[in-house]
Amino acid sequence: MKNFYKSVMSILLVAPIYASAAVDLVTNGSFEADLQDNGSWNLYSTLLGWSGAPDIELRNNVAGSAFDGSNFIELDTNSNSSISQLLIGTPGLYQLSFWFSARPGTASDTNDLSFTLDGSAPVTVLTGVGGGSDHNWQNYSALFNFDGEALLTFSAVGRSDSLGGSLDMISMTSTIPEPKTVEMLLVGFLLLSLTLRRTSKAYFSRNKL
Ligand SMILES: [Ca+2]
Ligand SMILES: [Ca+2]
Ligand SMILES: [Ca+2]
Repeated sequence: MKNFYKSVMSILLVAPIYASAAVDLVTNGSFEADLQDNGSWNLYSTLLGWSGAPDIELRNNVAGSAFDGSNFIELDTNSNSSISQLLIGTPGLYQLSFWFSARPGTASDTNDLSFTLDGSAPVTVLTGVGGGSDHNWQNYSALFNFDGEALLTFSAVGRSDSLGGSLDMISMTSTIPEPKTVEMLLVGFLLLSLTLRRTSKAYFSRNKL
């Protein structure tokens, strides 16, 4: 019976590690919350969680398809514009990640995108990249120390001509345990479950329950 309680206690100690893994601070990071009909696009001043300055071009299967789901955005709407979201959450180390591509069939001076987080120096992606026959989605990711509140802003910074880079699946997630640690935890959990099953079986048969 002592082993039985020992096993239960060990599982309870492991459980909170799983519960606290991977919180995403970004609302509507894949732009799927606002309905956009297949094969259509529109300009919006806001999308769920985001505000445009002045607007955001939401597209569904127009000039390329989404990296994730059906929708993605372009920030050179009629001219270069920006999108922002205020991130609020528990301070800590977070990973910012997003997917971007040059717009298909465009020149190399028109797609540049930049982002800033909490007033950081702007980081530019797609510098001088022209578009191919379809999207060529690439990932950007970096770790940031988050102090509990930060403004995340993306801007079109290439030639302002209504054609610009595509953006999808933006996330800001709390760092999760290393895969090796997860593997070890899973093996530990499995062994504890087996012990628990064996111990409780023995307990029940011993007490004829
Ligand atoms: Ca999407
Ligand atoms: Ca546009
Ligand atoms: Ca442009």
